Amino acid sequence: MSTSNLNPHIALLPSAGMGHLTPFIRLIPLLTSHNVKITVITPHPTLSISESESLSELFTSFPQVTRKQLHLPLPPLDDEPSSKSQDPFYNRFEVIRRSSHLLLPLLSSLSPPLSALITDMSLASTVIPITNSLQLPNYIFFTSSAKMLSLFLSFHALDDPKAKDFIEISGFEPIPKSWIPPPLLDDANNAMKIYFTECGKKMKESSGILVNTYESIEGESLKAFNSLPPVIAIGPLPPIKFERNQSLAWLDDQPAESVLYVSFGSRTAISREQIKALADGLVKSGKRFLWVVKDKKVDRDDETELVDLIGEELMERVKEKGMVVKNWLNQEEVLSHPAVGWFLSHCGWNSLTEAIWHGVPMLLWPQHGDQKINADLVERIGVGMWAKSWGWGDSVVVVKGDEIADTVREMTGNEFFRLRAAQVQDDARKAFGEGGSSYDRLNDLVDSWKCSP
Ligand code: UPG
Repeated sequence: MSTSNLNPHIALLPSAGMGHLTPFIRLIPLLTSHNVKITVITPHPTLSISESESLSELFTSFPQVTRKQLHLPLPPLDDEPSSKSQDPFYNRFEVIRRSSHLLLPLLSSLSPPLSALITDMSLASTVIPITNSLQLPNYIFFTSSAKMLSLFLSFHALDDPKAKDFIEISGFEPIPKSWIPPPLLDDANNAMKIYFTECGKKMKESSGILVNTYESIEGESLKAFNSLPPVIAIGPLPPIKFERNQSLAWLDDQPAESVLYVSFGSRTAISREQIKALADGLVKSGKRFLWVVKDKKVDRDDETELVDLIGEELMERVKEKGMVVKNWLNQEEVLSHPAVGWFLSHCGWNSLTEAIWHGVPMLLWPQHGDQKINADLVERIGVGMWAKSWGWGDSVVVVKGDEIADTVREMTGNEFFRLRAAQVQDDARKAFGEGGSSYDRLNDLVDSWKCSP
């Protein structure tokens, strides 16, 4: 006799940084609308202020969602240098991983008993053994593109001595080595590479891998995953509108589709020389712009005044046509504003899918990690132009203002990108709308939980 569970209980375990937290948050209303009971396990304390504020908004807006904290040890990392990365967010992944033993009692104490756990990709290697011991299905949420997932599952291919210019991954188009951040290629002991390789291997034991993507932009990659576990495309996850007192008064005064929005996501700081050159380039482009400046990776450390970063004289020129801020702006609201016409982006996967969702064409300037792989994908679908000669964000070469100005003018003057962005927006919304591919995949997933005992 078959049994059913009409109100499955699912726990979500995000890791560190807004790029990883945001897609988990977006999943919540979709699951609660299917009568799924949700518990969110939040590593505590969070590294950034934006994570802690987003979580407060989440639990205020969804009082039916249960919060459990995973208390992290402080001070965070104490030992072998090999475990430390230069990036505070990767170090935080490691701290959460080392606290995973706390999950066993936490998961077994939840009531009603869990139907499944959904775990961030960066925690797969330590959490899957725990859920295996509890015989609890564990789905991995991969927060980047399906193309990036193909590399993540084959990270060991980076060490293949036969690979000259390309990384070969069976079934997928080869990935140029120049798209891989140099530390991952050059340093066999790179901490991030070691644990991403472990996570990629372990993910194969999960019950399924959820990806915030959809068939019409990544159909080929999605088809190429033909072995277990299933790869389930559930995106692009629509943004959630929280109540905020965000003032976009400056944008409200600008003509329709006249503003270039410039942002490098939640955790990418560019060098001070590059900040000045970017300011110069934006001014020289003659375009209106709204620019969110980040001087430090972690928002709590970002204390320098804007004028000290940009300089008084340049700041005066910037104000003629632009608005520059250092505080967090709700990007989703910015991208949906009628005055925003283009987006200069670092190519974080959430930013790209948000721009697609709102039909905003992009100038692509990948800075690190998965971002060149993402930039290629967006360029191929015709929604953006990748400034390839600008290189990685941490390169010592500063891209000059004049070059930035020329490229901004070239991209914003090309109407093709805007037309194409409108078509791709339409496809994205269809994928997520009733009867769309991602809509169906999510329904099937929830149904499978409801049908299990
Ligand atoms: N955001 C805001 N306001 C800001 C800055 C960011 O709302 O002022 C939001 C933005 O809308 C997005 C998120 O923060 O939802 C940022 O995510 P993303 O665009 O993916 O960039 P990162 O924060 O850099 O994300 C990390 C990696 C990126 C990767 C992503 C998902 O840097 O390369 O694709 O995680 O794995």
